[in-house]
Amino acid sequence: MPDTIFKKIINKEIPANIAYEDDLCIAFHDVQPKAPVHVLLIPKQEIENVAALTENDRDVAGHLLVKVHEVAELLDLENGYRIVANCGADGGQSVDHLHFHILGGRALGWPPG
Ligand code: IU
Repeated sequence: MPDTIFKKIINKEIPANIAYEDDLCIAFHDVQPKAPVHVLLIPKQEIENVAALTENDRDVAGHLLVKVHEVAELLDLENGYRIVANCGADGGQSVDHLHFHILGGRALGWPPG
């Protein structure tokens, strides 16, 4: 299977505006932002989406959730933010590599479309 675009970002084969990176994850600004601040937080491990997570992924899944608010703090989202994980076709997932959208910088509407 060919690498996803996110795998290429992890491997630094294509550029991205990186907001945070450590051994397990990387956060970069979305190329088509849906809010004034829109960052994608992804594991470096190839996991398709939330539905593909298994017990073996506990550490990386926990790490990602803990990093959400650290990345939000780096991005000065002190008024709040939203995290979104689109999963599968009906969820609107377009890249098959687990990612949390971190959206903020304005009051966000609810419910989503
Ligand atoms: P989705 O939940 O799978 O739809 O989110 C994928 C996101 O990846 C979407 O917001 C795109 O704008 C974003 N993106 C990106 O930041 N850089 C890219 O090269 C590509 C998609 I392709």
